[in-house]
Amino acid sequence: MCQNLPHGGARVNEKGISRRKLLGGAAVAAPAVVGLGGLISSRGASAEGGHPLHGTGNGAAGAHAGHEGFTHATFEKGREVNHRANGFDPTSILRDFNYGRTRRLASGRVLREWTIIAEDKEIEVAPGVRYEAWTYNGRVPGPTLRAREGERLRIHFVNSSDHPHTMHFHGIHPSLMDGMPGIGEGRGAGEILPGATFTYEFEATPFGLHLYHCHVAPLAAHIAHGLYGAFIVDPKQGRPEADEMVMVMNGFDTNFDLSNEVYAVNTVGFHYVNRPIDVKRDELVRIYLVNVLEYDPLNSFHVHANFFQYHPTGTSLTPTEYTDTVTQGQGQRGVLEMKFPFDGDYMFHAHVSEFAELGWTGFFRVGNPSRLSTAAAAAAYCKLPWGGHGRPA
Ligand SMILES: [Cu+2]
Repeated sequence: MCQNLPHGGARVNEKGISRRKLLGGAAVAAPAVVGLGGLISSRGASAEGGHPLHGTGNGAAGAHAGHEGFTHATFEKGREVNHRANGFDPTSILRDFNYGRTRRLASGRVLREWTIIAEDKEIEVAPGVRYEAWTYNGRVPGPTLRAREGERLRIHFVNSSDHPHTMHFHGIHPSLMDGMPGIGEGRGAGEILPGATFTYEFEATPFGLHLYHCHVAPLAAHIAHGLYGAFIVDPKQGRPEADEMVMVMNGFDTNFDLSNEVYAVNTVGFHYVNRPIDVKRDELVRIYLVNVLEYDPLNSFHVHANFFQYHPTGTSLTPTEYTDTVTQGQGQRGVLEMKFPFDGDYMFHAHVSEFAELGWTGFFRVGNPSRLSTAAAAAAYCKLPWGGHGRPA
C-alpha cells in the first residue's frame, strides 16, 4: 500500500498551521507532491516538499507551544507505526472484548468486575507522529468493556496519571456513579485526583452500545487525549452469531490548535489500509461503531459496494435503516450488520472526505482476493489526488 498523508506544496510555518489551512493551502499551491519514503525531521525542508503532517516530533501534551521540529508522516511502502511500542494494535483491538472477572452473588446475580488504570503514555498515531496520550489501561481507545443486561458491574478505577480524571459511563445509574466532577467528592466520588481510586458500581442497563470517557474539564481536551472506550451491554437473549468487531472513530490534535491532524478508527490512521480487515464471504459481520471525535461536530462511516442494517445505539434488535452510510455526532454510536457476497477488497471510510484523506480509511478483505485484485485496490487507492500522484488542476 502506498499512500502519503495529504499534502501539496503547502508551506508550513515554524509554529505549525491548522489542518484546514494545510489542506486549503495545498489546494492552491503548485502540485509539488513529494513522495516521502520515510520520515524527514526538519524545519528547513518544510518549504520544499510540503507537509502531510506537522505532527509532534516532541509531541508533549503539556507543550502546547513551541513545536519547532516538524515530523513528516508517510505510509508509503507499507510503513507502519510501532505497535509493540504502543502496546496495542488496532487489528487486535478490533475483536478484543474485555469481559472482566465474574462471580455469582448470593442473590444469584452475576457480578462483573474490571480494574481500569488511567496513565499518561506516548503513542504513535501515524508513522513518526507521536502523541502524549492519556490512556485507560495503556491503550487508546481503552478496553472494550462488555457485559450482559441485568448484571451488577463494578469498575475499580485507579488514577495513575498526573491529572485528575474520572470514568463517566453512558447508561442508567445513580448520580454518585456518574463520574462527574462536583458530585460526590465527600464520598470519594466526583473528580478522582492523581494517586486516588474509586469504585464505580451500577447495573448493566439498558442493553446496547454505549461508551465511557473521562468527564473532567476541559472536557474536550480530556477526551481528545484518549480517555474513552466502548461499553457493550448485550441483550439477555443475545444477538445472532456473527463476526463482531468494535470501531471507535477518533482523531488527534497533534499541534494543539483545536482541530485534528489525524483521523482514524481505533487510533492509527490508515491502519486498515495497510492491514485490511479479514472477513468471510456470506458471514454476518457486526460492527459496534462509536464516535468519540472531538473538535468536529460530525463523523460518518461509509462502506463500498455493500449495504448494512443499522441499529442506533444498539438498543433495539430491529434495525431502523438499510443503508451504506451513517452519520454520528459526538458520543453517538450504533450497531451495523452486513454480509459480503463477493470476494475482494472493499473500502470503508468517513464520508467526510477530509477525514478520509487524513487517515480515516480502511479496507475489508473478503475471502482470498487474488494478487491482481489486491494490487489493483492498492493502486487505485494511490491514485487519489493526494496520494502522491499529483493533484488535479
Ligand atoms: Cu480526564
